[in-house]
Amino acid sequence: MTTPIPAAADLEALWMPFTANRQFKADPRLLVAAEGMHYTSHDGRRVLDAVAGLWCVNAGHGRRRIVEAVQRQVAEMDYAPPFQMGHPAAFELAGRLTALTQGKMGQVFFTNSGSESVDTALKIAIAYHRLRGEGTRTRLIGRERGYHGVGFGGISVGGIVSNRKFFGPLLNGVDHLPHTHSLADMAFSRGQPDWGAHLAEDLERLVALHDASTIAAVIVEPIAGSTGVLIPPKGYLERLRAICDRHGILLIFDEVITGYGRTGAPFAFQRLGVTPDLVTTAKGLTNGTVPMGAVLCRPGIYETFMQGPPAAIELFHGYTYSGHPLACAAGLATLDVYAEENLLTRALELEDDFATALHDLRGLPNVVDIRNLGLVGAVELAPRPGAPGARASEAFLECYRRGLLVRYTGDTLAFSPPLVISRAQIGEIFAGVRAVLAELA
Ligand code: PXG
Repeated sequence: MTTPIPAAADLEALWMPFTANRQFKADPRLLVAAEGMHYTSHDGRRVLDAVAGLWCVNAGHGRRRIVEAVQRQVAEMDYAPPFQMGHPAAFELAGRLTALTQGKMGQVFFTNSGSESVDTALKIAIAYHRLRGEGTRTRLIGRERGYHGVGFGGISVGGIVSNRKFFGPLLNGVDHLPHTHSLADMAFSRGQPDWGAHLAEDLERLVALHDASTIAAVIVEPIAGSTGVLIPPKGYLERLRAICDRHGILLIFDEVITGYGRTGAPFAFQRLGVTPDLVTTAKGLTNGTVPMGAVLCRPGIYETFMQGPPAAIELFHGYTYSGHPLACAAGLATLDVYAEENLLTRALELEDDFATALHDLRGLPNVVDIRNLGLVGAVELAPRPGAPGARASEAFLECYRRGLLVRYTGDTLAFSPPLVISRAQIGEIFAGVRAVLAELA
């Protein structure tokens, strides 16, 4: 069955996010239904979802349990104010999330997106130091090629030039670590690259330059997703952690993509064995069903705020929709599905087969690197001379034409399928990509 596309004029009213609007509207790709591992396109085709929507639908699409939980909640109580009031599901979900960390995280602050989680974590970090009598610690350290959403905080600590250059001076008092990617030193590494741990030492250089007494926090993605799936070199995150400890700097892991089972543990910090002070999450928290984000805080951070008169607000921050009842219902049902189907560790079981199928693409024309960890992977293509991004963009369109939804950024194709994927479907994804790359000029 096909669903009609709105007439061309009707496409004009929507300003699409992070989209080539004119190209899209000239040849629209609309999705009209989703079930399990597949979307249905407006022209009635089944499309295999190799990116979990946009790195978020970790349990697959249309999960009845989640859908029904949201339906029940909206009928029972549509909304409850989160300031000076509460509702039971928000407390329950916070407790379920800290339990997933086995006590490594003590409290949860709810937001509505990854961008808001990042802003929240940065603000908590700065306020935390102030409350401890170290109010000069306001500087934030991000990383080149980092993606932390699109708020002014997130683009300031982020390191993707197109996301920054249009928007003025951004936050001041920000500096950046070098990114960890080097084709010459780590191309085709399976899992964590052996090269690159020394790049963490650049944080010592920034401490020497600015002085630790001015630095509040360092924020990095354990795996940089949006910028093309950059896997942390062995030992790199450990060194960042040690340098932060040495200088009293908070370490924030942005796990908006890596959270909720993507790497074979509830959070990547558990898989990688390095515990940050704050963890920003979103996406897989509700299986993408209802917008929601969450910031997880290590024990001691919340306690630092619990001073002053008991009737005084301790943190002047929050959102109208923090802990929205529908989002909490979706989150609780999502965690139930993850637990019942062991999805938060399933990426570990599939990682080897996924990596083998992915790395089998080595040798195809223009493939200059392949990277993977857990159920996330990427194929980097050589850019066409004078037309960076064009090759991956064409590959994306051709994959979609053949019934496969992938993601591209720059000249890198990224894969992060729902964790419910079968081994046969892993084969299907990479057979499709192989066919496309084999023919791509
Ligand atoms: N941090 C990280 C690490 C992310 O990956 C955000 C923050 C922002 O989340 P929100 O919910 O505000 O979008 C993200 C989002 C891509 C892509 O193509 C990635 C994201 C969003 C859209 C596209 O790689 N990640």
